[in-house]
Amino acid sequence: MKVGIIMGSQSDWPTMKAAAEVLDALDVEYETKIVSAHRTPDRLWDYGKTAVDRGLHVIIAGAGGAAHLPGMMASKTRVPVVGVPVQTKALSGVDSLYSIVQMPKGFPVATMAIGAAGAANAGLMAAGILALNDPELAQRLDQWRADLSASIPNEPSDD
Ligand code: RP5
Repeated sequence: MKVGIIMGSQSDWPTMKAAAEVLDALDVEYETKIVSAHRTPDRLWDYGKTAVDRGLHVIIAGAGGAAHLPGMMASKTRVPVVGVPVQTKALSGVDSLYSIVQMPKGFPVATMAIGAAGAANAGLMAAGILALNDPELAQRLDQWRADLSASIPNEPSDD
């Protein structure tokens, strides 16, 4: 398995599912796990510690509120981490975004937009990284992008 989709809580899954759906559409295998920086720190540590040896190439990490999961994962493994700020009720996900995006120099997280669009883009980012060494996936991703472009009408309509 080259892609891991991890999230801080079951409540993040409706958002993170958008990453899984994109990977399904591109025929990319992935695993999904609940790994919480605060509630299951040992699970986070183990996941990060074994990520390279297990052959992970990209980790998509989504969390909301005090969203420390992506950053802590980036501190534990050199596998690229793509962070997804989950939209929160209290602060609309700006809290999640700020928690994920302001990493100190040395431990980057590629931070996506807040919510499902960000999760879908995280899936596309992961696919793009894998496609660098997988010509068949590259072809599928090119086709996916061309299909999306072709679906955009030239002019607006009232329908
Ligand atoms: C974070 O706290 C999770 O990523 C989630 O977005 C948020 C709330 O979690 P629950 O209280 O819904 O489990 O750790």
